[in-house]
Amino acid sequence: MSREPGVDLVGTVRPVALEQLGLLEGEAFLARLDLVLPDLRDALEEVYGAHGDVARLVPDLVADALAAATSRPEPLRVLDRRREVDPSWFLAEDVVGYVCYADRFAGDLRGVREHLDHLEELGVRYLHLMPLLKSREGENDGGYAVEDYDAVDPRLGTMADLEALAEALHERGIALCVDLVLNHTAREHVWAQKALAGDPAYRAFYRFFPDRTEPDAYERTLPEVFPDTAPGSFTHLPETGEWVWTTFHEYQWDLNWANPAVFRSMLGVLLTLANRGVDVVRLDAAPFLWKRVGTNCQNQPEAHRILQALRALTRLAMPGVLLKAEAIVGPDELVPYLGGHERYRPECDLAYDNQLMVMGWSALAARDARLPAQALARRRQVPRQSGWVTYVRNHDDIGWAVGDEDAWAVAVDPARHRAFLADFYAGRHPGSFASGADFQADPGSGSVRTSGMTASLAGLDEALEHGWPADVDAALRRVELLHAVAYAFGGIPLVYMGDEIAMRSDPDWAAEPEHGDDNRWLHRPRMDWVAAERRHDPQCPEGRIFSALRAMAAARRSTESLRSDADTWVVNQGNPRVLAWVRHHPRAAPVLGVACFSDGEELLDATVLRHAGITDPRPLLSSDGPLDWWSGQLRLHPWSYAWITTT
Ligand code: OTU
Repeated sequence: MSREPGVDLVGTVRPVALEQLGLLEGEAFLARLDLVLPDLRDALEEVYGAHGDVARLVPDLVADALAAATSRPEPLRVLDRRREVDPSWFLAEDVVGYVCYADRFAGDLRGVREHLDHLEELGVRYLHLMPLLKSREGENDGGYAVEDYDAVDPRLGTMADLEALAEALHERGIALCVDLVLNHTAREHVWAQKALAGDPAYRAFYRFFPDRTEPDAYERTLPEVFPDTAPGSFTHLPETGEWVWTTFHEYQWDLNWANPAVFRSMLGVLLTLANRGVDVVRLDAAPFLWKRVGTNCQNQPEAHRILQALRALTRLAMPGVLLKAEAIVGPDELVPYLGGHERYRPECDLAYDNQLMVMGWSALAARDARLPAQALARRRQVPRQSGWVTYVRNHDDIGWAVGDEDAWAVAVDPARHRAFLADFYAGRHPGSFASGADFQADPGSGSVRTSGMTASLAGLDEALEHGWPADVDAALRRVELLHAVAYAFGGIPLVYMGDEIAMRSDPDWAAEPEHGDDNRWLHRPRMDWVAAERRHDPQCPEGRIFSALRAMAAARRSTESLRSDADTWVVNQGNPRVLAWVRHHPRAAPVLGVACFSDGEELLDATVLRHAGITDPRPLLSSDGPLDWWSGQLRLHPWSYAWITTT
């Protein structure tokens, strides 16, 4: 059955699908094809319609999906079947994530397999390994400059190692997430090399310009990603005298997604990778796929259409595989990556909740939760079948994405607040407890971003330096507090390697030549396994944080109200230093999250509990044991948190 007269694609595919996949799987494939075809056709028509070859492109792509479905290993098909039955499998209350570089965590992929007990202890059900495909020699942006999508980086192992690791993870019920760098390749990639050699088919894979006319026109409205270390978005090629589009570093050449051959090639890369056992594909730099002069060349409608088409084809070939958008953009631009804008055009399944991350640090520095309450309350709900990943920090810098409108709404000057946060976390602000570093100060826009490990930004370096136990305690409480928000606000909480044992920024990050002058390596240390041995000792920072995170995972597991697809709403209450929110699921008692961003004691009016539907309150988890009542109000200790439910 086709919705387009004259083109009975499903009819044409039917005999092939049944022959290759057998009756049951073949029919399931055809049913999915029926379902995704309208989305696929619409999307491709809008993006590639001008080329006039969409009528040929669609059957080719469907054939690629069928080939991938046919060669999909049986254990992965079993996962697909389970996940089709329970499409919200990844939103369950027991899903906690962990993110690391294979080499920095455990040497290589085999090493990772040997450390899975560490992850299981933390309650991890989702492991994101940072870029692991073969990247260029020398500087490679932490693996985000891929030279060969079909090979694992030899420094990390082989494809067979990756498959074995995926299998070992699946045996333990852990899903594997891997990066797909789809906005650009390394200039050493064979496509780029052929383009350089003049092959017209591959020249059309990138964006070359004979002179500065077009680059100048684009740059009038293009923001800088790395203004300090890689200014401009175009790189001059002495070999040909041309300019090539390079949004990030000069060795990362942007692919030309306006070319349908790029779409088809990257689809092939995605499906092949997923057939190795990857469950979640992180789509790097998703907002940048489409360029339009006069814009910032991010979040263009065509970029969304491309993601929708990739999603449709992935779902068709392997329904258990998820797409995660890496879009670190403002909240209004962000929700559409989850398909929130159009009910019938599903997009990615997961996206990074950058807003929650920034708001946590903002509240911590300002000792004020009004801005987070304002910004988070205003945000649209995401579609129920998709979710966030939530986190305290990630492998990149923290960009101080404070919305102007939200800041003014709580009488805060947005530019001054952004500058304050950068100063505060670099330790420049009087009274700051943090010891981070500036990343990519941009004199043009005035923007300054921040690098540093969670514990260092939360004050642990300072505290250990002068050795006052109260300060050490406060720093650790702040680390716990931010995690308590990330674990309970709604989404899959991600722990970034080292944070679970309060590791501090790596003072030797610059010693490795391939780190160049990229200080994001401050917060990409090598795992300190000696320190990790102290993770069960409650007297030391490692043990404090490790046991707190374990308790959070356990508390999450105990209630469906902390599922990623349970509702979240921010609660208005009188105390400006407290962030309060409710989690609600129809099958469980509500949970009230309370986070106290204050270095003194605070009071919370008990009516908040009643409004949240909590009649007989008890802490599901809290930083300070039983609830502490004081004449009808809840007394909150400095930097405390509680997840309160009803008995
Ligand atoms: C991503 O980040 C990666 O996370 C970075 O580690 C890479 O350097 C980069 O891509 C290039 O591959 O601008 O400052 O909206 O924020 O894609 C980091 C998305 C970045 C961008 C994001 C990018």
